[in-house]
Amino acid sequence: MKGIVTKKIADSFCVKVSNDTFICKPRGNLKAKGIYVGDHVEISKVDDLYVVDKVDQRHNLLIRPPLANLEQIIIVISPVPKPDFYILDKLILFAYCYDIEPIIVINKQDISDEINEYVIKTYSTFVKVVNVSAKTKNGLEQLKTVLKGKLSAFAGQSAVGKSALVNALFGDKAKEGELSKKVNRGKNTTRHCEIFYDDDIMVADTAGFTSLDETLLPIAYYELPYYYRDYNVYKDKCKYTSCVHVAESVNECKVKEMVKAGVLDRARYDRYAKMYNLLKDKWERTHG
Ligand SMILES: Nc1nc2c(ncn2[C@@H]2O[C@H](COP(=O)(O)OP(=O)(O)O)[C@@H](O)[C@H]2O)c(=O)[nH]1
Ligand SMILES: [Mg+2]
Ligand SMILES: [Zn+2]
Repeated sequence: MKGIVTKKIADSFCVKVSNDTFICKPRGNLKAKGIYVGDHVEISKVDDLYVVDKVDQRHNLLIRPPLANLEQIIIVISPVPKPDFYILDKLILFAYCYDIEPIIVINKQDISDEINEYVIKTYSTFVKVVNVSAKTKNGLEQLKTVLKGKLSAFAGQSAVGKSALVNALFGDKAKEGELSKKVNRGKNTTRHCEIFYDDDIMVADTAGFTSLDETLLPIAYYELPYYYRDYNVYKDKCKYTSCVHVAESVNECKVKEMVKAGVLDRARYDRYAKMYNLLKDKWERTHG
């Protein structure tokens, strides 16, 4: 049978096969250490036990939190606390670095829709944007449609409503998970990660994405422009093929020209340049 590892307990694994869960041990030649939550595995029954026979090739593997085959990062923002768009940009970049699709969820629509216009104008040409309220449950069905059939994780600043959304999606199941996490924490120092699921929705419960340090980004500074999909549509019109859209002049750089013309958002561009310079400084410190 084929399944997905949803939880690791010591050297045993919970493996979801459709809507059943099997507790499995790795087969003799496999090491428990080499199997991650999110892994797609082949399992079979040996005597009265289930064993993991094989781990499929991974699409990606995150180390902190340890999680395999993440497909979507649901970046939650809200009118309160005020969005830190630098964190949002970093999360989008992080997602693209690992070939994960970022989705922006604007929560707390019951309080205000004041940030919607900016977010839609700046991001919706390349990222899907969903408006919800965890409180009134408005938009929850649309969010469920986005989550269907893919392994997702919630990310974003503290207090934007990530836990409230997970609770709205999973109800008591999520609360049980929170509880087991607290119980485990005392004796187990490795960061816990577990996949909640309900029908076709799978969400990795992880606290790992809240504060993303630039040093965690697995790229060199000169690769940064490649990950800006909104800039890539113009890069063929820059004078130099290696244009990074920072040091070049407005006459040479189509991205800069589009910022000047107001087609591309100035503030996102400034955040881009800040990120570029930070990555460059780091690169020069370690390679210079
Ligand atoms: N008005 C309103 N409050 C919300 C909504 N979602 C979450 N909250 C509140 O925002 C606070 C932070 O929510 P929480 O889920 O703990 O945020 P997290 O830190 O991202 O997990 C709590 O007081 C929630 O009750 C919402 O859609 N509307
Ligand atoms: Mg929370
Ligand atoms: Zn350019």
